[in-house]
Amino acid sequence: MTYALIEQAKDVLRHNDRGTYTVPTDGLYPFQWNWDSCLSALGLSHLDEARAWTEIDTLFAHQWDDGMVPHIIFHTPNDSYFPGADVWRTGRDVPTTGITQPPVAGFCVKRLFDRCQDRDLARARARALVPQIHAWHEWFFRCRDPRGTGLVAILHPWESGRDNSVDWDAALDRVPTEGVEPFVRRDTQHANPAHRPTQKQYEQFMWLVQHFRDLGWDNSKLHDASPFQVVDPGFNAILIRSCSDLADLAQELGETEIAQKSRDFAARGAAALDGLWSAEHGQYVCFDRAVGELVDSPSIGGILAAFTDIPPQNALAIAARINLLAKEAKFMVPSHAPKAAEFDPLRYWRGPVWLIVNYMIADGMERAGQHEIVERIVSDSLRLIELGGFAEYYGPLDGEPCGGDRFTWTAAIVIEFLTRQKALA
Ligand code: 9WN
Repeated sequence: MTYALIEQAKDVLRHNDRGTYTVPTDGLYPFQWNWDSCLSALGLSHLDEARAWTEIDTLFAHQWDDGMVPHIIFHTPNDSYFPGADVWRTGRDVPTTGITQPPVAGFCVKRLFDRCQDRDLARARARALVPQIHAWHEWFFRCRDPRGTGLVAILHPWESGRDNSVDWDAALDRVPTEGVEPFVRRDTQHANPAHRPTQKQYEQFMWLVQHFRDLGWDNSKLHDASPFQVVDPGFNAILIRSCSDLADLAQELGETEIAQKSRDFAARGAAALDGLWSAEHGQYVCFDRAVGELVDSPSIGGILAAFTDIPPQNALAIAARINLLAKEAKFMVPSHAPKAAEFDPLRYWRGPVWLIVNYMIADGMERAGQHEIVERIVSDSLRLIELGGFAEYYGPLDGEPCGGDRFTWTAAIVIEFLTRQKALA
């Protein structure tokens, strides 16, 4: 069973391989996405280590001069996705979007390095990537934390990777829709519209894109000019973990200055993350920087925060929180609390389970010694695959597979989980 599933997952990766990068899935997402690629590289490394490194190299070949790594690289023209390169108009030779995505690269590169078979290859590839990843981290703290709080803000829901999360509802209320150029969505032609973000949300997403485009994609202006500035605990935990992993890797490669700066970023971030703890919810919550208020929304972002090292009592509380959620839903971990009024079991990031998020939560819980929760998350994830195949995401109440199928990062995470299980057996 395990062997057959791993082979099926590898087939999905091969199917979505475009030579030097993978697409998340045919049709719905025909380009290279930032965090998809980095997490998918973990799966690719089980097929071909050199190919896994190339996946991340390709992404970083499109890093901007200021250090930002874009959320989509439009390698080849394809009009099956909206908004395409003609909308973003960022002026790059190979077009990209003008916003970023969760910075998982530092974590992924360290993981590839730690378990590589080909040491020389890994040293050479990591040596080239470390300064590039560090430049991205510096960009975050310079451009997305201009007042030096230790935590960065996202300026667009797409940056979070959790596009229509309940977490953004209040902040999006301040984003107008007047003046948005008419557009035709493509996502609703590939996936069930009832499972996707709403039309109003798309108009708000596009208002932000137009606003940033009018500012010439100048990252020294975007933060203060954005009506949407949200500090997401999950996003920041990814950044902190990546800084800390990059510090260890840089140290090992003799890059002591990068190691020291990365350690400082991680320490400042970890201290500031404490301010997002909600005793009421037993998890972290977002902070709406534009109005200076915590967001009262028990979503998965505040659980994903456990991906980085958090105080032991908080890790314990998060394990208890997941146990509580397990009484409300069949499959862990739902992207929003099932008992909350806004929970929507099949609508994208407002309830469904995503395997990449499960992977990162499980990894953090493992480091915190919460092994029972890890087993629960891993076995629920594998059950979802057995029932519904390699979908984009799944309903937490009945396991319904949703969104795109033959999904790259889902397959990559299945290989990771099954390989872990084989090693433990
Ligand atoms: C916008 C590719 C991406 C993921 C995101 C997921 C979804 C895009 C969209 O697909 O977002 O970036 O058009 O819906 O929310 O996490 O990276 O798989």
